[in-house]
Amino acid sequence: MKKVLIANRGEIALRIIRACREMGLATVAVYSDVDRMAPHVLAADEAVRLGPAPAAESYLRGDRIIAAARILEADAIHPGYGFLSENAAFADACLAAELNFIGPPGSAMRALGSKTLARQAADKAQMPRVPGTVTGLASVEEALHVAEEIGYPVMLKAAAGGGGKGMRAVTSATDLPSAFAAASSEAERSFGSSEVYLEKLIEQPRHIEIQIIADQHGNCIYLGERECSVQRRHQKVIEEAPSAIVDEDLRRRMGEAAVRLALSAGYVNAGTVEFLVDAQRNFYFLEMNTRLQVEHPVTEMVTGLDLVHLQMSVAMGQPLGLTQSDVALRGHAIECRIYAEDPDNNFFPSPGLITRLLEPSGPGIRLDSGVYAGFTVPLDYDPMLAKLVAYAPTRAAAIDRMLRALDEYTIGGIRTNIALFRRILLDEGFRTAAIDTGYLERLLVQQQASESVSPPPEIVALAAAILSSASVTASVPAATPATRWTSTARREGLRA
Ligand code: MV4
Repeated sequence: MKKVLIANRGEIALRIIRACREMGLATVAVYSDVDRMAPHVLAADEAVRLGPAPAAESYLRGDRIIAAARILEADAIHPGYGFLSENAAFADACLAAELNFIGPPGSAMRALGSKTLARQAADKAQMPRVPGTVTGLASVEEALHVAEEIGYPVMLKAAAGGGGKGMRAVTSATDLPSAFAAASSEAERSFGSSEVYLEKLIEQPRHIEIQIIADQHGNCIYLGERECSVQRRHQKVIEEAPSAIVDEDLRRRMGEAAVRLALSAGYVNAGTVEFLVDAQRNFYFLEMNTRLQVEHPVTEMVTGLDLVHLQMSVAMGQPLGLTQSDVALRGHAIECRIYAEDPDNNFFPSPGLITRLLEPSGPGIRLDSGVYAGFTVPLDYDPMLAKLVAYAPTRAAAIDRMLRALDEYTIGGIRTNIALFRRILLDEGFRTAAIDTGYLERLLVQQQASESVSPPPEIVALAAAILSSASVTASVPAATPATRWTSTARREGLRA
């Protein structure tokens, strides 16, 4: 392998280009019309235009991407996440074009891509899964029968689904027929398959996932877990490693189960096995993600490994060169996903021109960013701008470090969710790790309610300063900002 085409954009394309540089591999970027000046295009050795802005005419055009790889004589394709990363037909097409697809074989993607097939694979691997069916439901009558057996509440899910689409919680037999019809038709509309199956509903679960990596020689190891419970509308907001509720024994049991599943499905390359974990710390297989994930950096921080290096070396046919006992977890890492969206306006996307950019750095901070000052964030793709990662010896120190880094971060010209993270990281529930998949929604409702009663603390401080002296600036020596709102106010001046 000498030259890698990166079939993606934004921060993940840059992340992969960096790994290629470190490994002495040449890089080819691909781009759509609105990404002609995007950072990944500027960073790569060569770049090829795919087409107009819509993903269906650019980053999803597997035929054009393979043609570009041929013309520029790339010998491998890294798909990143999203776009074509979990498309089995694309993985097969790469192979047919004698291009090394840096990811799992199409066959493993198919075996794990369907939720019902994945549940059958979990059974074969003797992995605990949520009780329910392992095949699609043939009729409402069958659904009623199974639901009676496993007991309400239950959940209807689309076999081809993911991300919460085609999913319905059902609390009683009365509600099942209409929920079945709704889930089936939503599944048909969203995924082109109406196949729906049934699971027992796990209440207030945590979402915890295990990172695995497998080589072509039958070696597979797990690289610990990531706690991903802080989500909003099935969109992860904060991830961390390790999880505060996972001890060595639970980690070993979840990790060994994940490795069994990967090996039994003929999996190669990096993958993630998702689990729901209930209040009694029972874990249940949920699904497998057959790609490098957005949140992979927190695993890299606590293991000291480079997942993209490992992906490329196993894709080249190298043995892993690591055994399970070589993997040690050290310290704590937290990731905040920085989005171009407005938390004060129902998280409405806020793309546009970035006029000013001050980026955090310093001890224990990693910023995987896909933007620069002067870049226009297109409205055509996911509005994630960057991932801010804080690493420290303990969870408490990582939270403090993240708060410090967020204070250093200024993005001007567009709205971002940066301020939301301060609210989460200062919340007692988050600080004591009392989180589940409903945590963030509850916090937002609760903070919205208290907002209308009392003003935010910086306004209280400002009011106090004004009341206690004739001049606000006179009460605070300029050289030593005594309160956070003075330094914040100065940076706010840069936003325009
Ligand atoms: C569940 C569940 C409770 N019980 N399945 C949501 C997305 C999809 N990938 C699986 N999801 C869930 N499946 C059973 N049997 C709760 C969720 C769920 C969830 C899961 C992970 C992360 C965030 C979530 C938010 C709401 C619901």
